[in-house]
Amino acid sequence: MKILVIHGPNLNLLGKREPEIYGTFTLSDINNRLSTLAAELGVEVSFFQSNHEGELVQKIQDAMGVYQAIVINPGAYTHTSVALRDAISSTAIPTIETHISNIYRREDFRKHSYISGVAVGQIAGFGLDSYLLALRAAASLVKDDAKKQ
Ligand code: CA2
Repeated sequence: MKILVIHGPNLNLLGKREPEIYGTFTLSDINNRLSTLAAELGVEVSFFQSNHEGELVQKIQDAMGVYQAIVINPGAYTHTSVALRDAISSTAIPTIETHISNIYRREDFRKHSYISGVAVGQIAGFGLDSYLLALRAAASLVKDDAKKQ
C-alpha cells in the first residue's frame, strides 16, 4: 500500500519565511512526521517536491501503477493549473488535496482550486496537521480499496 506525497512550488521554503502564515516547521519536519504516521498506519510513503509544473505533472503520470493514493499540496498551482488537474483526473489515482493555510479566508484568488473538483477531498487550514489528516484519509481509502479487491 503505497502513498505518494507531493509538495508544490515554494514549499521547500517552509520554516524560513512567512512563519505567521505557514508556521515554523520545515518540509523535512512534515515528511518526518508523515513517515512516523505512515509506519503506524501500515502504509508506505514517498515524497516529492518541485517548483516546476511539468515535473509535478510527470510525477503524477509516473505514479500510475506504482502508488494507490496521492496526497498533494499543489501550492500556488492550486489556483492556476489546469495541467495538474488533468494529470490527476487522467491517472484516476485517488488524490487528497491539502493546504497548510485555510485558503478560503485569504485573498480572493486563493478561494478557487482547480484541483478540488478532481480530488476525493480537501483538507485545509490545520497547519502541519493538514498533511497528517490527509495521510489518514488516504490510508483509509487505500485500505478500503484493497478490501474490495
Ligand atoms: O496553504 C497552503 O498550503 C498553500 O498551498 C501554500 C501556497 C499558497 O500559494 C496556497 O495558496 C496555499 C504557498 C506555498 C509557499 O510556501 C511558502 C513557505 C514559506 C515561505 C514562503 C512561501
